[in-house]
Amino acid sequence: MKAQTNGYRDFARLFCLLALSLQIISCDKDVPPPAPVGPLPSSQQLDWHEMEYYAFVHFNMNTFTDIEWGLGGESPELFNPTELDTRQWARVAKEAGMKAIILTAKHHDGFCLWPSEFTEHSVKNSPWKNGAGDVIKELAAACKEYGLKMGLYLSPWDRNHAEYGKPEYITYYRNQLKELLTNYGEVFELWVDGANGGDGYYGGANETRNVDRTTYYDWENTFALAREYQPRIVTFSDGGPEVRWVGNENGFANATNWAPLRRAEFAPGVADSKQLGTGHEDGTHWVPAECDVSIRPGWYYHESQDDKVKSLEHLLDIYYKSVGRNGNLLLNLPVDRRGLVHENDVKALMELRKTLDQTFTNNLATGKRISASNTRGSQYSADGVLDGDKTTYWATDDKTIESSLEIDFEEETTFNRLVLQEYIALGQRVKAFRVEALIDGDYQTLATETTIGYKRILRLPETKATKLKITILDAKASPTISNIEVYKASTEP
Ligand code: FUL
Repeated sequence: MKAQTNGYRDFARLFCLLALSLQIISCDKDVPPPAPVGPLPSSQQLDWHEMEYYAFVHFNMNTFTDIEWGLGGESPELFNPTELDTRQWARVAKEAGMKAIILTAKHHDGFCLWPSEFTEHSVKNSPWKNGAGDVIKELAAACKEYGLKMGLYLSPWDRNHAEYGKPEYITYYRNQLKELLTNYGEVFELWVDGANGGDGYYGGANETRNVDRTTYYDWENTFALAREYQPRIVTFSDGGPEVRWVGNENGFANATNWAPLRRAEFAPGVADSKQLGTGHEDGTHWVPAECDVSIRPGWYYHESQDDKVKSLEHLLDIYYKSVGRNGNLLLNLPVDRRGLVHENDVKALMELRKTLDQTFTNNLATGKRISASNTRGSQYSADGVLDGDKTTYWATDDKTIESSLEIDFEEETTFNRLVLQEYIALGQRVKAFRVEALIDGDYQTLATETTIGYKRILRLPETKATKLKITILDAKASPTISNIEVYKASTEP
C-alpha cells in the first residue's frame, strides 16, 4: 500500500514537473519564502514587539520630595511609603491589559529601591520596613503572580555618588547592574535614559560634573554584561541597541516609522530626536521605537496633579499613535506616597481598556473571502492574513511589488478601524500603501499611507462598503502581510 502511495506521489511529481515545464499548470507547493530584507529582528525583539503595551512606574525618592529630579543629597529617611503594595500595581497593570512593568530601580538622584551592597543610599537605610524591605524583590514576585514581565530603569547619571565622573563609578554601575540582573529572576528590558551629568550632590562635593556621553560608560561592554546576565534581555536607550526612544515624551511615533535605524549615529544621551520618531528606511540595525509618556504631566507623583490625569480621548490618541504606528507604548504610572497607583489613574486606565476592548473585539473581516492580485504560491495565499495565525502570511512573487488584497464582506458593512501587520521576521518592507472601499459600486480612497511594520492601525472615516481593498504601492521587496483586521469603533477618535 505504502509502495503504491509512493509510486503515485512520484508519478504526480513527474507529471507536475512535465506540466510545469510545458507551462500547463502551476505546481507551487515548494516555492521558497521571499528572501529576507535586512536588518532583521532578533527573537528577543520579536517577543518584545508582541508585548505592545506595558507600564512604566516612576516611584522613588522624588515621590517623597515632590520633585522630578532630586539632587542626590536627600536623606534615605525620607523614603517611607505607608501602604506600598506592588501586587496592586501588578493587578492594575494586568486589568489594564498591560504585559509588563518597568520600574525606576535608581533614578538620577541615586537612591536605590533595593538594598544594594555597594551603597548606603538605599531602602536599607530608610524607615520603610525598618530597612529590611526590597521593592525590586516585591515587584518581581508580584509580576510573577500576575503573569507580567519586569523591566528595570537604572539611571547612568547618579547625582549621589561621590565618584560619578571617574572610572570607579563605571565599576559601581556595573556592580549594580549585576545585582539587578542576577538576583530577581527574568528582566525583559533594561531602561537606560539619556540624562547624563550636570550639577549634583556627588558625596557632598556639590558641584557640576560633565562626562563624555559617548565614551564614559563604555556602553558596548556594559550592554554586553547585561546580555551575559540576562540572555533574553532587550536594552532601551536613545539609540538602542535593541529598542530605541521615539524621540519625544508624548507617546507618539511618526506615521512613517521604520524599525531599522542607522544605529552607529546614536548613543544614550546623544540623539537627534527628530530622526528617532521615524527611524531610517536604510537603517543598518533593527531598533524599533518605544513610546514613553506619563499618564499625568509629571513622571513622579505630585498631589497637585491628581486632577491632571490624561483624558480617555488623549490616551486613545496616544494608543493609536504608538501601538498603531509600529511602536510599543510604555505608559507611566506615578505611584503615590502610599505606594499605590492612585485611584484617578486606575480609573483612566480602566476606561481606556474598556474602550479598546469594545473596539477591537468584533473583527469584521473574520470568515470573509479575501483575494490577491498576485500570489507567490499556495502557502503564501491571501487566506494567511485572515486566519488569525501571525506565522502565515501573504506574499507576492519576487518581481511583483505593486499588488493588492481585497476583502469581500458580501454585504454592506460599516467600519472605521483597520489593523495591518507585516511578517517582520523577513524584515520591514512596505513603503507605501492605499486603502479603498467599494461604495455603491465605486472604489473610493480612504487613506494613502507609508509604513506598516509590526502593526499599523488606521483610524478611518466611518465607511459603509461591500469590499475593502489594500494596495501595496511600494516596498523594499515583495510584500509579506501576516494579518488584517477590520473594526467598528463606537467612540471618536
Ligand atoms: C528621562 C528622565 O530624565 C526623566 O526624569 C524620566 O525618567 C524619563 C522617562 O526619562 O530621561
